[in-house]
Amino acid sequence: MANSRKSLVGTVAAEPEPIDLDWSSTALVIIDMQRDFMEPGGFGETLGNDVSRLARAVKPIAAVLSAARAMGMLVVHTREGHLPDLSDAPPAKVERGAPSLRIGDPGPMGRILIRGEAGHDIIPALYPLDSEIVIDKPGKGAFYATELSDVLQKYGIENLLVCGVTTEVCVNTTVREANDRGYRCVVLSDGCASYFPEFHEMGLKMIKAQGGIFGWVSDSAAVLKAMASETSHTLAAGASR
Ligand code: C5J
Repeated sequence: MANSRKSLVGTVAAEPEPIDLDWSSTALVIIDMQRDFMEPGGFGETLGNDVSRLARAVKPIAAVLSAARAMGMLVVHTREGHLPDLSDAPPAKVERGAPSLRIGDPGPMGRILIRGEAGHDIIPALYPLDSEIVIDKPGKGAFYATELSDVLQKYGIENLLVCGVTTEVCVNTTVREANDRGYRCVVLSDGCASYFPEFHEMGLKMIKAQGGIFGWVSDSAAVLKAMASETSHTLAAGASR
């Protein structure tokens, strides 16, 4: 028994230092890869952002998602958005700034950042399988007002591979929340993106500074390498999930 557990561990090259991950207690968490943030006409663009800056994260995430599915790793997708009556959208969020369209206004992909609308959905390249978990969140962090803690506890998860958008907003907030709850977070630098390249860089630096104050920073190539060496063992773990 002790041997089979050890065989699930992979060493991921990361900063500030490599980390050993037991794949059976690791989940891939993909933050807010939604049309509202990624495509023209959505929430991100209404705020004045160049949404093309986020496209760079799609291929690295797709590669890790494919490997995670092959291993039977728990995959969690998150979506930021609100109920159609906006009862879960604080006025302070809805009223903020001077967007061209506000949360709940009709846009080219349906009402902006509203659950069930086309813009709220995850982009086709990373679309969840029916078997995967989708967490709908009203805030920036994936733990706030969601069932994520319960889900991770149910599956015995201790480590999170985190990617998605945007690096300094929902990815950072979720990593901070997860860190306070005791999870080891490994953030994929090329699997995250920001409308502001300098915020992307600083967002990653903040995670790995001070000996990894919030977690580790790695990239898709390093994670894929560590996963590849254990695929045959982890397939068996996935089958029993
Ligand atoms: C933002 C997010 N940027 N998913 N949300 O408002 O980062």
